[in-house]
Amino acid sequence: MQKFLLTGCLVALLWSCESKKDYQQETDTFLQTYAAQYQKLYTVSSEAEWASNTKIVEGDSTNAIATRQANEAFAAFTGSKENIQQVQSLLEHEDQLKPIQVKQLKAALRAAANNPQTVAAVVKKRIKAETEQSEKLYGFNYKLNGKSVTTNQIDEILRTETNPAKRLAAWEASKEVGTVLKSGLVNLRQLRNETVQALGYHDYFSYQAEDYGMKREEMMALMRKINQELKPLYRELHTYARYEFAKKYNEKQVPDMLPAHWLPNRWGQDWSSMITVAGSNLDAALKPKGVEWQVKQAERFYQSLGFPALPASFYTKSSLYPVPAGEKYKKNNHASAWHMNLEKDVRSLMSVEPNAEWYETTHHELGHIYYYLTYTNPDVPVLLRSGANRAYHEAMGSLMGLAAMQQPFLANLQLVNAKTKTDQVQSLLKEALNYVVFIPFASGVMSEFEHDLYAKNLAPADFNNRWWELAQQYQGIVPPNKRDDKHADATTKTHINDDPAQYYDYALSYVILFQLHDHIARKILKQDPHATNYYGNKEVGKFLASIMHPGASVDWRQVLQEKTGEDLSARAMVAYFQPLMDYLKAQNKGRKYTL
Ligand code: X8Z
Ligand code: ZN
Repeated sequence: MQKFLLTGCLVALLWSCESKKDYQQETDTFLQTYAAQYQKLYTVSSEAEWASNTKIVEGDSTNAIATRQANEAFAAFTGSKENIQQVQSLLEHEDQLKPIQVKQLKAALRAAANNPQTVAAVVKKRIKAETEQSEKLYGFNYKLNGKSVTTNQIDEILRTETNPAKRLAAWEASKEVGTVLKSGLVNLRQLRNETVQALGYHDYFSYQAEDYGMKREEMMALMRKINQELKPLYRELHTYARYEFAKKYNEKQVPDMLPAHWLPNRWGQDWSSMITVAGSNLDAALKPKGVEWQVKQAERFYQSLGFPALPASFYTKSSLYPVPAGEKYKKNNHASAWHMNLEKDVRSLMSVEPNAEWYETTHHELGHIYYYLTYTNPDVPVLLRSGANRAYHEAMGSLMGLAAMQQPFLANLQLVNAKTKTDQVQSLLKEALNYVVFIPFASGVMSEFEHDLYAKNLAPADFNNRWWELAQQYQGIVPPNKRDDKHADATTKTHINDDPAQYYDYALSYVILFQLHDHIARKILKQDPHATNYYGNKEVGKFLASIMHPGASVDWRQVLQEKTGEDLSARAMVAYFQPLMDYLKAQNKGRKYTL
C-alpha cells in the first residue's frame, strides 16, 4: 500500500513535472512567434504614426491612409481569433507557467481586447475615427484677432499678459478647437466602449484601469482619496491665487471662483509661472541658452547619473522644435516620447522653446526615453517593455524635472546666481503651484470626466456642463463666460482625444515621484528634499535604473515597497509641502475661503 502510494505519487509528480514543462515549452514557442510578429507590426505602425504626427498637411491624406492601414494590420494580428484562443487556452494552465510567461500572455490578451477581430468592423471604424480626430486636433488653425497663432504663442500670452481682455481673447481662441472635436469624441467613446466590451469589459475606462490590476471603482476611490489628502493645501493656494490675481488684474471684487482666463495655463493645471522667485528667474536664464542647449542639458543630467548618451538616431530622427514659421505643414503640438521598434530607435516629438515650462517638459520626455532604453535589455521580453505601470513611466521624467528645478541644482549649473540666497518659501510655493495645483485637475476633473464619459455614457449635451461642474468642484475654476453647447472644452485637452481614460496616470505619477524623491533625498543624497542636487550622483542613477531595468516584468506594488519601503501613498507629497501651510495661512488671514 505504502509502496503503491509512493509509486502513485511519484508517477503523479513526474507526470505533473512533464506537463508543466510541456505547457511552458508550448508557451515559449507561441510567445516567440507572437512577439516577433507583434514587434514587426508595432514598428510599422509607429513609423506611420510618427509621420502622421510630425507632418500634417491640409488636404493631403497620404500619411493618414498609411497610418490607418498599419494600425489595421496591427489590430488584425493582436486581436485575431486564433491568437485570443491560443492565449486563453495557455492561460487556463496559468499555475503551471512561469510568472514571466503569464505576464506576457496577459499583455497579449490586453492588446487583443483593444482590437478584437470578433468585432473587426468596430475596430476598423475606431482606428479611422482616431486618425481623423488627431488630424483635426493637430491640424487646427488657432486664430487670435483674425491671425493664425500656435499653441506655444497662446501659452506664452497666458503666462505673461496682464491685460484681462487680451487674456480672455487668447483663452477663447484656445477653446475653439473643441467645436470641431465634439462629434468625434462622441463617436470615439462609442467605438472604444464597443471594442473592449467584446472581450467582456464593462467600458473603456474599466479596461484602462485594469492595467493597474484595479477595478474602475477602486481607481476612482484612489483618485478621490489623493485629492482629499491634498485638498487643505489646494484650498490655501486657491484662496491665495484669487486674491493675488485680483490685485494683478486690478479687480476690486475678489471672485469666489477663479475665472479660467486669469490662470497661466489653458486648463488651469499649472500656475507656477504666477510667481518669480527673487534671484531665480529661470525663464530669463534659459532664453540666451537657446533650444538645443535645453535638450542637450537634460541629456547631460541623465548622463551625469550614469545613464548612457542618447543614440545618435535620437537627434537625427526626433522632431524637437516648433515648425518654422511659413511652413505649409503642422505637427502634433503636445510633447511625447516614442519607442519606435521596442529596441533602440527612440524619438521625441516636442516644440521646445527656451523657457522653464519646456525645460521641465524636456526632462519629462527624456525620462520616457531613458526608461525605454533601460528596459530594452535581454532580460525583458518585448511584450513587457513598458513601465512597471503607466504612472511609473510618467513619474521618472517628472522626478528629473523637479530635481532639475531645485536651487542647488540650478546654482550648480549657474542658471541662478549661487551667491544670492533664494527664498525657500517662495521656491516651495512655486513648486506647489505646479505639483499641488495639478492634483484636482488630474485626479478630479480629468478622471471624473473620463469616468463619466466611458462608464456612465455621459450625454453629449452634458459634456460642457459636466466639465465645468467638475472644474468648479475640484479646481474652484469657472469659465469666463457662458459656454454654449457647441463647445466641448474637455476635448481641447489632448489626452481626452488620443490618450483616453488614463489621465489618472499623471496624478499617480506625482504621488510616486514624491515618494521616490523623498527616498533619494533622505536615504541616498542625505539632503533636504526641498534643496537637492542630484547632479553627478551615480547612486541615484543606479537607483532609478534599477526601477527601469525590469520594465513591466515585475509587480508595480512590489517595486514601490522594495524601493521605498512604502505602499503607494500621498504621504511624501503632503509632507513635502507641509512647510508651506503656515505661510499660506498667514497670507490668507482674513480672506474668504470659497472651496
Ligand atoms: O502630457 C504630458 C506629457 C506627455 S508625455 C508632456 N503631461 C501632462 C499634461 O501635459 O497634461 C506631463 C504632465 C501632465
Ligand atoms: Zn509623459
